[in-house]
Amino acid sequence: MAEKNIYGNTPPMLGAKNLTETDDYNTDVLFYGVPWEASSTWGDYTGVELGPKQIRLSSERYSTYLPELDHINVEDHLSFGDVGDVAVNPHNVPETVGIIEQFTEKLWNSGKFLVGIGGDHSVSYPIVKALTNTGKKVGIIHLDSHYDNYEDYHGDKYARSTPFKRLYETEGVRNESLIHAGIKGPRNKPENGKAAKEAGAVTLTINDIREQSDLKAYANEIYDMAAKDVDVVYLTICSDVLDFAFNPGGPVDGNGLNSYELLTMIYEFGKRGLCGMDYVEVYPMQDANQNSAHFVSTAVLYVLAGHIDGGHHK
Ligand SMILES: [Mn+2]
Repeated sequence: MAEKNIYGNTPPMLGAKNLTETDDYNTDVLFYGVPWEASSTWGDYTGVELGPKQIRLSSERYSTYLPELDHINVEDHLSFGDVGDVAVNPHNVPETVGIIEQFTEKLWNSGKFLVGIGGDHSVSYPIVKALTNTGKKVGIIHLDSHYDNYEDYHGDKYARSTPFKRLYETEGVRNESLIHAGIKGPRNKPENGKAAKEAGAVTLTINDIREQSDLKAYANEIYDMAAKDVDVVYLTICSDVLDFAFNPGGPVDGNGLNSYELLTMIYEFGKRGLCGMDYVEVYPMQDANQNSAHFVSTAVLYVLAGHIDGGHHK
């Protein structure tokens, strides 16, 4: 059981130890929230900054036991800590990007497995930038319907639709090991596919995934691409890589993965040795039953189960 709440009635993620008032990060896994919504790209689709709070509240429903994965109980192998939320400044976007970078660089320096809870997708840029600041060359598996690689959004270079452009420009990211997977649909524009290609990043569309006969083997191929000539591989999941049928609290995108497909893939990635992950774009106000927030707990546990089964825990 959690020792005390993170704030208000909000418990630490998945019963984690509360590490909000210490710099002694003495658990195997560190959860943190980024309660951030920058520029809105769809006016009435908002509230993603409530994600960390709702995802933690929903996580209270769960143990860490997954009977379908050979009865693994994740917390028998890995200890959990929750360091709380990044203190964002809603009035200053560039300052907040710097705050997220500083906050996560400190966490990366601990060498622990980091799990970031968003927040909109813009947060992945400073998180990965911080990882490169530690001297690591980084490959990225980016699961999403969308490239999120615009140059800017009405002048904002740190909007939710731009983080991968910023990461293309980041020296410590190997663009050829940046895998955009699950890409689909007309919310993308031709300039997005072009920008990915010009940067040297890899695009795997939803059909590339779905036309595979062996999803587990394909997940391992994706990991191989992301791991080539880098030190570490980072996983970032936009909730809308799932079909809207499985993601009522995410952006409205159909023709996506189902829950089983996503979980199967990220378990395989975890097995191969990810250094950390984030899960972003959960909009609690759009989701009457918080299905999308609830699902984050399961997704995180699958990655961690993979981490254990791949022998990556100490
Ligand atoms: Mn998306």
